Amino acid sequence: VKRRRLVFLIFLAGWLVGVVYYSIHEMGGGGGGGGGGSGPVDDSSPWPRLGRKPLRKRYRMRQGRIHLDLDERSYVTDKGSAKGLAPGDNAQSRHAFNRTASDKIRSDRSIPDTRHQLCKAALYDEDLPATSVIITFHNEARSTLLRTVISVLNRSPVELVKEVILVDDYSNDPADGQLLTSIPKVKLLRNQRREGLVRSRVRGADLAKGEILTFLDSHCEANIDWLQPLLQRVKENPSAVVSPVIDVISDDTFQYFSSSAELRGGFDWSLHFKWEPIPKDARGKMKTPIDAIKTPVISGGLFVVNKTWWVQLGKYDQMLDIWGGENFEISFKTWMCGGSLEITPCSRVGHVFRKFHPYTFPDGNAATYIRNSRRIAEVWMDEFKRYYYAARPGAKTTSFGSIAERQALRESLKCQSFRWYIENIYPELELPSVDELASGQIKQGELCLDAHKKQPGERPVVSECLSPRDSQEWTYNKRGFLITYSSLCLAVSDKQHVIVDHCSKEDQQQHWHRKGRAIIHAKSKKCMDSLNSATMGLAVLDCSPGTYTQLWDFTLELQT
Ligand code: UD2
Ligand code: MN
Repeated sequence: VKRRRLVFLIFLAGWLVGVVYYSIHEMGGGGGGGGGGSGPVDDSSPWPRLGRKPLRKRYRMRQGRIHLDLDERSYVTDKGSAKGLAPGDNAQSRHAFNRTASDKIRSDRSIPDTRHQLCKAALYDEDLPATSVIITFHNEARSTLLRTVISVLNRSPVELVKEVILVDDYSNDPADGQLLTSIPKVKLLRNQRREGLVRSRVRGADLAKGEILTFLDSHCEANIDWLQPLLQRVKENPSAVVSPVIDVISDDTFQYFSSSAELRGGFDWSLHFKWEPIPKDARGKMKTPIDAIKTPVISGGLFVVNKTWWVQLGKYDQMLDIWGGENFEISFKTWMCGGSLEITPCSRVGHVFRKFHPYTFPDGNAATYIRNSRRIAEVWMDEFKRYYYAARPGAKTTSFGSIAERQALRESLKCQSFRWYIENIYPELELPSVDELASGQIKQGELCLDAHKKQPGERPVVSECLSPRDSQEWTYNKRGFLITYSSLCLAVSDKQHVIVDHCSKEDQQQHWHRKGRAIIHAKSKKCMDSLNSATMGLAVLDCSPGTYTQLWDFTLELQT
């Protein structure tokens, strides 16, 4: 019995020593102080201090400088390549940033650690899943592209980056990407034609071996310990799609600036992305300033997602072209189909924000963006798409291809409605007071009401329906006005002819109401009729229900 007791005591003593050693080690471990309480916590912070006990172990950093088998100077300044900067060449217009400044900066320059103090003591699981980093580019400057790759490799724990997949979206010079494949872990795909960033990213993701996908733009710089917080979140919550805080790299000097970590993504009804302050309510619920920030949308370029979830969510809509809209698609469907979107304040990645697109859009910039956005509105926004059309009337006549496959996806994922999204995820988004009741073309069979002269006094005609054609665009509003694209109002002249005129609330001749498919002139109680349109244009005639020449249809009824 005595011996047993002795063995037990020795065991107990050993255990105690172990515990004491372990806690001292944990508290003192690594620079930057322990996880709150024991370390230098910013005292001016309005936030409560973190609990004393660290939840996890400090991630062991085995990150290091990668060995470059590439002569950086000659890669960046290669005069022979299409990317070489000939004397007098305008770098600013070619890249929409000051490439001369960028070329002077090494790929492994140091940048300020812009994280909150608390991040320096944050702890992460030691068995985080590894990621494939996917970077698509089209005619990127070599210096920025290289810095993106090198910063990722240098500032990530080695075992957490499975590979860096570059997707060259048909850049002029194939060597831009080709030369980078001598860097460890770097793989290259090159498109045989211009695909745009959406199909390029999908291609890269399809190839990825990592359990987790990390997307970056081709002019980024990953900051210290940027990767662990992102991977930690998706490990904990595999349906979370997570972005870093995006710091600003000046498009002129290439200086690295800290961004506020108190912003999240939002948008207006024209589907224009914007940064906005985190609402008070949500801030109130955050226990520390480094809690993950829920965001209604992500800006789009920099995010981490579990590959299985990405595939389940239908990747991206691959009919989105070149640039734009895909951030709304991934955002809406992530929230609506059971996931969440977050920004992790402890992850920081710099990005060169540009003032214009330095590349071409084969179908035109505005047309492409509107087409992309319209696909998103049609698939995901339900009856709320009317607000999008009210904000972007031109979109109503933009063709957008088939969305059947995307609608089937939404159906099969059993996603929530857009109303649910607005009410639960983005209640701050205000519904505009739309007073339009109907809009689009006013059709009679195959013909459309057309006011192509766009001048007061003009007599509109019915002519072949063409789309897009702004002289065939009308809106009908709650106040009874029928308004052209050029903001003139449909009216009736003294001779009972239908004309367009400057809109005037007082003008009784401009008021119309609808009964079934008839459009009735309020003052005369007569119906708009195309009977003699070939000879005299449109007129108002006695209403005769069901008469073909008095039947009109709007392409878009906005009443819900
Ligand atoms: C933002 C996103 C961007 C994307 C876009 C909406 C950030 C920081 N950036 O615009 O990632 O979500 O919104 O679509 O959130 N590229 C191609 N092929 C093309 C055009 C572009 O590969 O035809 C590449 C380009 O080289 C870059 C990336 O796609 O690496 C994004 O393009 P961008 O930098 O012009 O977009 P940005 O930052 O203005
Ligand atoms: Mn970018």
